Amino acid sequence: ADSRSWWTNAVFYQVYPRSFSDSNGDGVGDLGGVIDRLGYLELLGVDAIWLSPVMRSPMADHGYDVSDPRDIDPLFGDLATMDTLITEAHARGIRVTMDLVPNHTSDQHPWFREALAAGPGSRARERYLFRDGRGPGGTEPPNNWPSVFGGPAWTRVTEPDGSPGQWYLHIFAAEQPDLNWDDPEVFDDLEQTLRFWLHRGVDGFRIDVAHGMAKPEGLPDHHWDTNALLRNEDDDPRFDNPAVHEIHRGIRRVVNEYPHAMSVGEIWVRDNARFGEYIRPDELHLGFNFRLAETPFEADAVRAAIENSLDAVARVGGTPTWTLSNHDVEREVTRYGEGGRGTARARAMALVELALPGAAFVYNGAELGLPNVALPDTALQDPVWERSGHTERGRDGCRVPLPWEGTRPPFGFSTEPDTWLPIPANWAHLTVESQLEDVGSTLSLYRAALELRTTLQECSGDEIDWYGSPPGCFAFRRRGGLICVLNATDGSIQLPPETVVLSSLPLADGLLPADSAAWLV
Ligand code: TEU
Repeated sequence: ADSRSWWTNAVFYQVYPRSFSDSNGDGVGDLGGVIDRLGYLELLGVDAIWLSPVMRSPMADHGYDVSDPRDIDPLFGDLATMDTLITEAHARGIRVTMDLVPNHTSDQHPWFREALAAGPGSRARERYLFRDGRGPGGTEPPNNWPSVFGGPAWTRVTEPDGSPGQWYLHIFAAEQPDLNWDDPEVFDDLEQTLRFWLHRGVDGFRIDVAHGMAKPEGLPDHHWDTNALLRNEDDDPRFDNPAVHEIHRGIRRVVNEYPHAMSVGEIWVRDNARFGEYIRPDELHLGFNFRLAETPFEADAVRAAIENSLDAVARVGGTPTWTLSNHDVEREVTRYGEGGRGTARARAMALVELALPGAAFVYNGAELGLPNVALPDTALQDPVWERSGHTERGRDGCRVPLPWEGTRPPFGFSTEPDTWLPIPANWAHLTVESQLEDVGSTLSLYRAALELRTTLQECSGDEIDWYGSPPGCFAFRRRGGLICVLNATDGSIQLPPETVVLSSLPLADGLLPADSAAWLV
């Protein structure tokens, strides 16, 4: 494929469909809501959207538990709504990518129901990872793997004759049984799904848990570092098994038949050499490198994260792919320190992200500077909360619906005041409406940055050079001209002599204030 295809420097906007905009008044966002707001996305200036899963799902993990990958869940609309979204987005020059969840299905998927009914030793059980338990009576799980969401990664089933039976593997919630990727039918079905959506005009896919799928031979016990249980560390038998690459090559062969289409993988792999393998020319087009999203607001650490990420992709001639947040992590405003300081830093990091070569992903609400929300226990819905025995609060705090207009919840998100997660009453100053009118708002900063990113394309080469800079600061230059300066110190700093075209905070006497960044040409 052409190395300068549309995605190589695109800005993708992640729509978390439940939380973006509600068109039918049930308090949950939907595809009609996305269609209604396409004008906003055009005004914002993004090149593409990535829709978190909208396929049929019992919603045990808000759509990451798919019961029919080739249909739209009625909560979000139907296939006709999806077709309309694709057509209308394309008419505005916005590409549409969808989330695919190949590591597991819902426990309500017909395959899993069939597997339960058919019993041990059946053909239907081979599509998943059923095993007999250990110990007398098979009462112990087949191995010692934990689920990412807490508790064991195994659940015991009751056999059709009513007896306690086999166990099945689920790396995530019990409602998300892992597929057996050694079974060829599993790939055949994914191929059908890829073609189904590509034929409808979808421009690509985000592949969920792209470092999952393949499991090690014999599903062996592991000597767990208990501190790392809930993180996806590199030494973890549940992830990054070598056989996964053949699966990605298979996916790529199909996607390559559609020249406009791309894929981006969720790859929680820290080792650069191993990460790079996923984005070799015959595997994924792009891979999220989460280093930037995990790094504190410190110039040296951010620079190291950038250099590290560039190194990982350079090894294989891949495209850098940046993200500051998504629906699984704390929002950056809160991560960087909350309040005015957190907001200032998130704005600075947005300019850093958008100045870098490669593709950039913006999680819905980041452009509004939304903070994470400390929700009351009674509002929490993430399966992590239940499964962890109420020790982990889960990810709902970054999934609160977007505020669009007006002065009171639900701020135009819905006509229903009782939204699926409550919107804080003090978000009136964060609405799209109020921020569009304010040239100093975070939304205005994002709009200006996205517009400049396009017009400055010719001063934005793929290579970057670092300047010498005082402690707590950095500056890099895209070969071609664009300079980005970050000031992570407590005081103002002098800028290089070039012309400032954008800054995340107003300059004071020509100086760049603390906790801010600037672009110069
Ligand atoms: O996430 C996979 C993953 O490994 C983590 O991001 C995980 O969600 C987090 O550590 C838990 O606290 C993907 C999706 O992005 C996530 O929303 C899904 O829940 C998960 O897969 C299962 O499909």
